[in-house]
Amino acid sequence: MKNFENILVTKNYREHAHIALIQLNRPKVLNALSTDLMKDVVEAMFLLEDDKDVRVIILTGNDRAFAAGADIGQMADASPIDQINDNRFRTWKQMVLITKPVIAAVNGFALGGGCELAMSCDFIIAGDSAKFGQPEIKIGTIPGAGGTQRLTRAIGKSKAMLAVLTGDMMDAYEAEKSGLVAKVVPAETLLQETFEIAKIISNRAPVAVKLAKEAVNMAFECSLKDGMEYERRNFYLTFSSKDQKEGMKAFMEKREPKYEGN
Ligand code: CO8
Repeated sequence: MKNFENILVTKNYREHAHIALIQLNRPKVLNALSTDLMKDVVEAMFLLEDDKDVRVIILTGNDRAFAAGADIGQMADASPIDQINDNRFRTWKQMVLITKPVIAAVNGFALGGGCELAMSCDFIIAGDSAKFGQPEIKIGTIPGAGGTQRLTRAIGKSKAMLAVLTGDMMDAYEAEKSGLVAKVVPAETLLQETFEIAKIISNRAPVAVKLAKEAVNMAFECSLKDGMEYERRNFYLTFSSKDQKEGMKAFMEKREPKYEGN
Protein backbone atom coordinates (compact mmCIF):
# COMPACT_ATOMS: atom_id res chain seq x y z
CA MET A 1 0.00 0.00 0.00
CA LYS A 2 1.24 3.47 -0.96
CA ASN A 3 2.48 5.86 1.77
CA PHE A 4 0.20 8.86 2.25
CA GLU A 5 1.13 12.23 3.71
CA ASN A 6 -1.96 12.80 5.85
CA ILE A 7 -3.22 9.34 6.76
CA LEU A 8 -1.87 5.96 7.87
CA VAL A 9 -3.26 2.90 6.13
CA THR A 10 -2.93 -0.59 7.59
CA LYS A 11 -3.99 -3.59 5.58
CA ASN A 12 -4.26 -6.91 7.46
CA TYR A 13 -5.23 -4.88 10.51
CA ARG A 14 -4.41 -6.87 13.66
CA GLU A 15 -3.30 -9.62 11.27
CA HIS A 16 -6.80 -10.02 9.92
CA ALA A 17 -6.63 -10.44 6.14
CA HIS A 18 -10.05 -8.93 5.49
CA ILE A 19 -9.86 -5.78 7.64
CA ALA A 20 -8.13 -2.50 6.84
CA LEU A 21 -7.66 0.60 8.98
CA ILE A 22 -7.36 4.19 7.80
CA GLN A 23 -6.15 6.59 10.47
CA LEU A 24 -6.35 10.35 9.97
CA ASN A 25 -2.93 11.73 10.83
CA ARG A 26 -2.71 15.50 11.32
CA PRO A 27 -2.64 15.40 15.13
CA LYS A 28 -1.26 18.93 15.60
CA VAL A 29 -4.44 20.42 14.14
CA LEU A 30 -6.82 17.80 15.55
CA ASN A 31 -6.98 16.09 12.15
CA ALA A 32 -8.43 19.16 10.45
CA LEU A 33 -9.66 18.02 7.05
CA SER A 34 -7.50 19.79 4.51
CA THR A 35 -8.22 19.22 0.83
CA ASP A 36 -5.12 17.01 0.62
CA LEU A 37 -6.17 14.91 3.61
CA MET A 38 -9.57 14.25 2.06
CA LYS A 39 -7.90 13.35 -1.26
CA ASP A 40 -5.74 10.85 0.62
CA VAL A 41 -8.75 9.34 2.40
CA VAL A 42 -10.68 8.85 -0.81
CA GLU A 43 -7.70 7.51 -2.74
CA ALA A 44 -7.01 4.99 0.04
CA MET A 45 -10.68 4.00 0.18
CA PHE A 46 -10.67 3.23 -3.54
CA LEU A 47 -7.43 1.22 -3.30
CA LEU A 48 -9.05 -0.85 -0.52
CA GLU A 49 -12.31 -1.07 -2.47
CA ASP A 50 -10.38 -2.63 -5.37
CA ASP A 51 -8.43 -4.99 -3.11
CA LYS A 52 -10.08 -8.41 -3.19
CA ASP A 53 -8.77 -9.37 0.26
CA VAL A 54 -10.34 -6.41 2.05
CA ARG A 55 -13.93 -6.80 3.22
CA VAL A 56 -14.32 -4.09 5.89
CA ILE A 57 -12.68 -0.67 6.30
CA ILE A 58 -12.36 1.13 9.65
CA LEU A 59 -11.81 4.91 9.60
CA THR A 60 -10.46 6.49 12.77
CA GLY A 61 -8.55 9.43 14.21
CA ASN A 62 -6.70 9.52 17.52
CA ASP A 63 -7.62 9.73 21.21
CA ARG A 64 -8.10 13.51 21.11
CA ALA A 65 -9.90 13.90 17.82
CA PHE A 66 -11.50 11.97 15.03
CA ALA A 67 -11.43 15.30 13.15
CA ALA A 68 -12.22 18.84 14.33
CA GLY A 69 -13.66 19.88 10.99
CA ALA A 70 -12.54 21.34 7.73
CA ASP A 71 -9.20 23.14 7.92
CA ILE A 72 -10.27 26.63 8.99
CA GLY A 73 -6.85 28.09 8.13
CA GLN A 74 -7.25 26.86 4.56
CA MET A 75 -10.77 28.29 4.25
CA ALA A 76 -10.76 31.54 6.22
CA ASP A 77 -9.93 33.93 3.36
CA ALA A 78 -11.43 31.88 0.54
CA SER A 79 -13.96 33.35 -1.88
CA PRO A 80 -16.85 31.24 -3.15
CA ILE A 81 -14.95 30.92 -6.43
CA ASP A 82 -11.86 29.69 -4.57
CA GLN A 83 -14.07 27.06 -2.95
CA ILE A 84 -15.51 26.02 -6.31
CA ASN A 85 -12.08 25.88 -7.95
CA ASP A 86 -10.61 23.94 -5.04
CA ASN A 87 -13.19 21.27 -5.89
CA ARG A 88 -12.91 19.75 -2.43
CA PHE A 89 -16.44 18.43 -2.53
CA ARG A 90 -15.57 16.12 -5.40
CA THR A 91 -13.64 13.94 -2.95
CA TRP A 92 -16.48 14.01 -0.41
CA LYS A 93 -19.01 12.94 -3.05
CA GLN A 94 -16.88 9.92 -3.95
CA MET A 95 -17.22 8.46 -0.45
CA VAL A 96 -20.68 7.18 -1.33
CA LEU A 97 -19.25 5.07 -4.15
CA ILE A 98 -17.50 2.71 -1.74
CA THR A 99 -19.48 -0.54 -1.72
CA LYS A 100 -17.65 -2.22 1.17
CA PRO A 101 -18.72 -1.47 4.75
CA VAL A 102 -16.91 1.51 6.27
CA ILE A 103 -17.06 1.91 10.05
CA ALA A 104 -16.16 5.21 11.74
CA ALA A 105 -14.42 4.65 15.09
CA VAL A 106 -14.60 7.98 16.90
CA ASN A 107 -12.75 9.15 19.99
CA GLY A 108 -12.57 12.83 20.94
CA PHE A 109 -13.88 15.59 18.67
CA ALA A 110 -15.94 14.86 15.56
CA LEU A 111 -16.92 18.39 14.62
CA GLY A 112 -18.11 20.11 11.47
CA GLY A 113 -16.58 18.26 8.52
CA GLY A 114 -15.35 15.67 11.06
CA CYS A 115 -18.89 14.84 12.09
CA GLU A 116 -19.90 14.89 8.42
CA LEU A 117 -17.09 12.49 7.54
CA ALA A 118 -18.13 10.11 10.33
CA MET A 119 -21.73 10.31 9.10
CA SER A 120 -20.69 9.48 5.56
CA CYS A 121 -19.40 6.13 6.87
CA ASP A 122 -21.92 3.29 7.26
CA PHE A 123 -22.13 3.53 11.03
CA ILE A 124 -20.32 5.08 13.94
CA ILE A 125 -18.84 3.38 17.01
CA ALA A 126 -17.96 6.01 19.60
CA GLY A 127 -15.56 5.93 22.51
CA ASP A 128 -17.11 7.42 25.62
CA SER A 129 -14.86 10.49 25.18
CA ALA A 130 -16.38 11.34 21.80
CA LYS A 131 -18.00 14.70 21.16
CA PHE A 132 -20.07 15.36 18.07
CA GLY A 133 -21.24 18.67 16.69
CA GLN A 134 -21.77 21.01 13.79
CA PRO A 135 -20.13 24.19 15.15
CA GLU A 136 -19.94 26.04 11.82
CA ILE A 137 -22.56 28.57 12.97
CA LYS A 138 -20.08 29.76 15.61
CA ILE A 139 -17.63 30.80 12.91
CA GLY A 140 -20.18 32.46 10.66
CA THR A 141 -20.99 29.69 8.23
CA ILE A 142 -23.08 26.53 7.98
CA PRO A 143 -22.33 22.83 7.43
CA GLY A 144 -21.30 22.10 3.84
CA ALA A 145 -20.74 18.36 3.57
CA GLY A 146 -23.98 16.87 4.84
CA GLY A 147 -24.40 18.32 8.34
CA THR A 148 -27.86 19.69 7.64
CA GLN A 149 -28.90 16.60 5.66
CA ARG A 150 -27.34 13.48 7.14
CA LEU A 151 -27.61 14.73 10.73
CA THR A 152 -31.30 15.53 10.24
CA ARG A 153 -31.95 12.09 8.80
CA ALA A 154 -30.00 10.48 11.66
CA ILE A 155 -31.46 12.33 14.66
CA GLY A 156 -34.56 14.11 13.38
CA LYS A 157 -35.38 17.75 12.72
CA SER A 158 -35.67 19.03 16.27
CA LYS A 159 -32.36 17.73 17.57
CA ALA A 160 -30.59 18.56 14.29
CA MET A 161 -31.89 22.14 14.42
CA LEU A 162 -30.70 22.45 18.01
CA ALA A 163 -27.24 21.18 17.07
CA VAL A 164 -26.88 23.19 13.85
CA LEU A 165 -28.31 26.49 15.18
CA THR A 166 -26.44 26.50 18.51
CA GLY A 167 -23.26 24.81 17.30
CA ASP A 168 -23.12 23.04 20.67
CA MET A 169 -21.56 19.61 20.97
CA MET A 170 -23.27 16.43 22.15
CA ASP A 171 -21.46 13.72 24.03
CA ALA A 172 -21.22 10.07 23.00
CA TYR A 173 -24.21 8.95 25.08
CA GLU A 174 -26.47 11.71 23.76
CA ALA A 175 -25.31 10.82 20.24
CA GLU A 176 -26.17 7.17 20.85
CA LYS A 177 -29.56 8.03 22.35
CA SER A 178 -30.30 10.21 19.32
CA GLY A 179 -29.42 7.52 16.80
CA LEU A 180 -26.28 9.17 15.44
CA VAL A 181 -24.03 6.53 16.97
CA ALA A 182 -24.59 2.76 16.84
CA LYS A 183 -22.74 1.92 20.06
CA VAL A 184 -20.68 3.58 22.80
CA VAL A 185 -17.67 1.74 24.20
CA PRO A 186 -14.87 2.73 26.61
CA ALA A 187 -12.49 5.13 24.85
CA GLU A 188 -9.48 2.90 25.63
CA THR A 189 -11.01 -0.12 23.89
CA LEU A 190 -12.57 1.69 20.91
CA LEU A 191 -10.35 0.13 18.27
CA GLN A 192 -10.49 -3.34 19.82
CA GLU A 193 -14.31 -3.24 19.97
CA THR A 194 -14.62 -1.83 16.47
CA PHE A 195 -12.27 -4.53 15.23
CA GLU A 196 -14.50 -7.20 16.81
CA ILE A 197 -17.53 -5.79 14.98
CA ALA A 198 -15.54 -5.58 11.72
CA LYS A 199 -14.54 -9.22 12.20
CA ILE A 200 -18.18 -10.29 12.48
CA ILE A 201 -19.09 -8.42 9.28
CA SER A 202 -16.02 -9.75 7.46
CA ASN A 203 -17.25 -13.29 8.19
CA ARG A 204 -20.60 -12.64 6.49
CA ALA A 205 -21.13 -13.30 2.78
CA PRO A 206 -19.40 -10.35 1.06
CA VAL A 207 -21.86 -10.01 -1.83
CA ALA A 208 -24.83 -10.08 0.55
CA VAL A 209 -23.07 -7.47 2.72
CA LYS A 210 -22.71 -5.14 -0.27
CA LEU A 211 -26.29 -5.66 -1.40
CA ALA A 212 -27.56 -5.08 2.15
CA LYS A 213 -25.53 -1.87 2.49
CA GLU A 214 -26.87 -0.64 -0.84
CA ALA A 215 -30.46 -1.44 0.17
CA VAL A 216 -30.21 0.31 3.56
CA ASN A 217 -28.74 3.40 1.88
CA MET A 218 -31.62 3.37 -0.59
CA ALA A 219 -33.97 4.05 2.33
CA PHE A 220 -32.67 7.63 2.26
CA GLU A 221 -33.05 8.09 -1.46
CA CYS A 222 -36.55 6.99 -2.39
CA SER A 223 -40.15 6.31 -1.32
CA LEU A 224 -40.96 3.32 0.93
CA LYS A 225 -42.63 1.57 -2.00
CA ASP A 226 -39.61 1.98 -4.26
CA GLY A 227 -37.26 1.08 -1.42
CA MET A 228 -39.18 -2.14 -0.74
CA GLU A 229 -38.98 -3.01 -4.42
CA TYR A 230 -35.25 -2.29 -4.45
CA GLU A 231 -34.74 -4.46 -1.38
CA ARG A 232 -36.71 -7.34 -2.93
CA ARG A 233 -34.61 -7.23 -6.08
CA ASN A 234 -31.38 -7.30 -4.08
CA PHE A 235 -32.87 -10.18 -2.06
CA TYR A 236 -33.52 -12.13 -5.29
CA LEU A 237 -30.03 -11.23 -6.49
CA THR A 238 -28.38 -12.88 -3.47
CA PHE A 239 -29.85 -16.18 -4.75
CA SER A 240 -27.51 -15.99 -7.74
CA SER A 241 -24.47 -16.11 -5.44
CA LYS A 242 -22.62 -19.28 -4.43
CA ASP A 243 -22.35 -17.80 -0.96
CA GLN A 244 -26.14 -17.90 -0.49
CA LYS A 245 -26.13 -21.61 -1.42
CA GLU A 246 -23.21 -22.19 0.93
CA GLY A 247 -24.82 -20.20 3.78
CA MET A 248 -28.11 -22.10 3.67
CA LYS A 249 -26.40 -25.49 3.13
CA ALA A 250 -24.09 -24.85 6.09
CA PHE A 251 -27.11 -24.01 8.25
CA MET A 252 -28.82 -27.28 7.29
CA GLU A 253 -25.63 -29.23 7.90
CA LYS A 254 -25.12 -27.47 11.26
CA ARG A 255 -21.65 -26.17 10.40
CA GLU A 256 -20.01 -22.78 9.88
CA PRO A 257 -20.31 -21.43 6.31
CA LYS A 258 -17.24 -20.73 4.19
CA TYR A 259 -17.85 -17.62 2.11
CA GLU A 260 -15.70 -16.75 -0.87
CA GLY A 261 -17.37 -13.59 -2.08
CA ASN A 262 -19.01 -14.94 -5.20
N1 CO8 B 1 -9.00 23.74 11.40
C1 CO8 B 1 -7.70 24.11 11.59
N2 CO8 B 1 -7.04 23.99 12.77
C2 CO8 B 1 -7.73 23.50 13.81
C3 CO8 B 1 -9.09 23.11 13.70
C4 CO8 B 1 -9.72 23.24 12.43
N3 CO8 B 1 -10.99 22.87 12.20
N4 CO8 B 1 -9.52 22.67 14.90
C5 CO8 B 1 -8.45 22.78 15.73
N5 CO8 B 1 -7.39 23.28 15.08
C6 CO8 B 1 -6.05 23.53 15.62
C7 CO8 B 1 -6.04 24.74 16.55
O1 CO8 B 1 -5.92 25.92 15.81
C8 CO8 B 1 -4.81 24.43 17.39
O2 CO8 B 1 -3.66 24.75 16.64
P1 CO8 B 1 -2.41 25.50 17.41
O3 CO8 B 1 -1.95 24.52 18.43
O4 CO8 B 1 -1.44 25.75 16.30
O5 CO8 B 1 -2.99 26.73 18.01
C9 CO8 B 1 -4.85 22.92 17.54
O6 CO8 B 1 -5.67 22.44 16.47
C10 CO8 B 1 -5.44 22.46 18.86
O7 CO8 B 1 -6.72 23.08 18.99
P2 CO8 B 1 -7.14 23.92 20.28
O8 CO8 B 1 -5.94 24.54 20.93
O9 CO8 B 1 -8.24 24.84 19.87
O10 CO8 B 1 -7.68 22.75 21.22
P3 CO8 B 1 -8.81 22.85 22.34
O11 CO8 B 1 -8.79 21.53 23.04
O12 CO8 B 1 -8.65 24.08 23.15
O13 CO8 B 1 -10.19 23.00 21.54
C11 CO8 B 1 -11.78 22.43 19.82
C12 CO8 B 1 -10.62 21.93 20.72
C13 CO8 B 1 -13.00 22.74 20.66
C14 CO8 B 1 -12.10 21.27 18.86
C15 CO8 B 1 -11.34 23.68 19.03
O14 CO8 B 1 -10.08 23.41 18.42
C16 CO8 B 1 -12.28 24.10 17.96
O15 CO8 B 1 -13.31 24.69 18.23
N6 CO8 B 1 -11.95 23.80 16.65
C17 CO8 B 1 -12.72 24.23 15.54
C18 CO8 B 1 -13.98 23.39 15.38
C19 CO8 B 1 -14.80 23.89 14.22
O16 CO8 B 1 -15.24 25.01 14.19
N7 CO8 B 1 -15.01 23.01 13.22
C20 CO8 B 1 -15.78 23.33 12.06
C21 CO8 B 1 -14.90 23.83 10.95
S1 CO8 B 1 -15.80 24.36 9.54
C22 CO8 B 1 -16.27 22.94 8.78
O17 CO8 B 1 -15.94 21.86 9.18
C23 CO8 B 1 -17.10 23.09 7.56
C24 CO8 B 1 -17.21 21.79 6.79
C25 CO8 B 1 -17.56 22.11 5.40
C26 CO8 B 1 -17.46 20.95 4.46
C27 CO8 B 1 -16.10 20.35 4.35
C28 CO8 B 1 -15.32 20.87 3.18
C29 CO8 B 1 -13.91 20.40 3.23
